[in-house]
Amino acid sequence: MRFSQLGIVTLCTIAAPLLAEDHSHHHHDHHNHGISLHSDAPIGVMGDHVHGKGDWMVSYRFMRMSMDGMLDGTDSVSTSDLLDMMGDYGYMMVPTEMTMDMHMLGLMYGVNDKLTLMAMINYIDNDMDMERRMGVPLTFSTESSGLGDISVGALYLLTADENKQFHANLSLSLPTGSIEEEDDTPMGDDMHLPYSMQLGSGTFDLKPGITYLGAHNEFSWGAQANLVLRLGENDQEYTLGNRTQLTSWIAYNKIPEATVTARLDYQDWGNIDGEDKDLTMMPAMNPNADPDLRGGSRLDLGLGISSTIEKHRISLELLFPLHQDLDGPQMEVDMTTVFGYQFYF
Ligand SMILES: [Cu+2]
Repeated sequence: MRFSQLGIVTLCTIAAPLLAEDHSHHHHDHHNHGISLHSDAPIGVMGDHVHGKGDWMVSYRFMRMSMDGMLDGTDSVSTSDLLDMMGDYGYMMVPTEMTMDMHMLGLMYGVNDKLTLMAMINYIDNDMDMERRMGVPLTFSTESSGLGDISVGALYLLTADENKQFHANLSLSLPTGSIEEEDDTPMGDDMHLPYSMQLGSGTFDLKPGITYLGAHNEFSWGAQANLVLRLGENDQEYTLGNRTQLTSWIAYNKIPEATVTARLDYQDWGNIDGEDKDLTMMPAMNPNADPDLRGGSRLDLGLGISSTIEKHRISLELLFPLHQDLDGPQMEVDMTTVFGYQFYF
């Protein structure tokens, strides 16, 4: 795992609210159960709150990640430079744009005031535009869609009082998403698609984490650290890189019927170990099929708004990259949009 300076900056951002003294009493919200603290976390944060005994929640999230162009390290590289036979890269084909849509259906249940169980099922829809050095047509697109990796897990409340709370997160991701997606391309029909177009990791993944929540008058805040640890090798003979996520946010809830949030999100992910057995001829031609050009890190600024009416919460969060450093050439993220609906019963 790599820890760049960005990671340290984000760690400090997370540590600052932990060190802040807080003597005020947080107003209790209508869906605050038991002794746990109400959370106003942005919708892009998963597992931000525990539930009281016997309480259920259903959630639907839609996430769109838009990628445009390629980065090598922190530098943009143009399509023509990547395809230039006399240049530094000399690829035959490169991705130009990609859209990843994810529909996530989640269920949470409070077994007691300490233990909350949760499950999440995803449907993924990927679209990638490619450009070739030569041939007719020069540009083409590939598509993949279907069930992603199902995750099941639990949250456990460690400590809580009226203005701060810690809980542990632990999920297991099951390899239900396909890693054998194919599509027709100008090179042939039913071609095996590169890593980022596959729908799952192909491995069981362990996802431990820890969440802190704090509150003071009309402000609340939180921080979460998450890991994704890949267990073993998948049937295509590779293992996706492990992932570290550090995120921290602040929420302001004095506006009638709405809460606004700001968040910093740092993610760092490794390269692929091994190589997809159906892509071994591809890395010299297409950077997107190279297992050594998959790692990187990104710091995002997230701006969100949510509104809670009785037992319904509707939220939107937009995330904009402040910094990206990719083992590239690799696709650059332009923006991430998360919309969510949560229903408590
Ligand atoms: Cu919930």
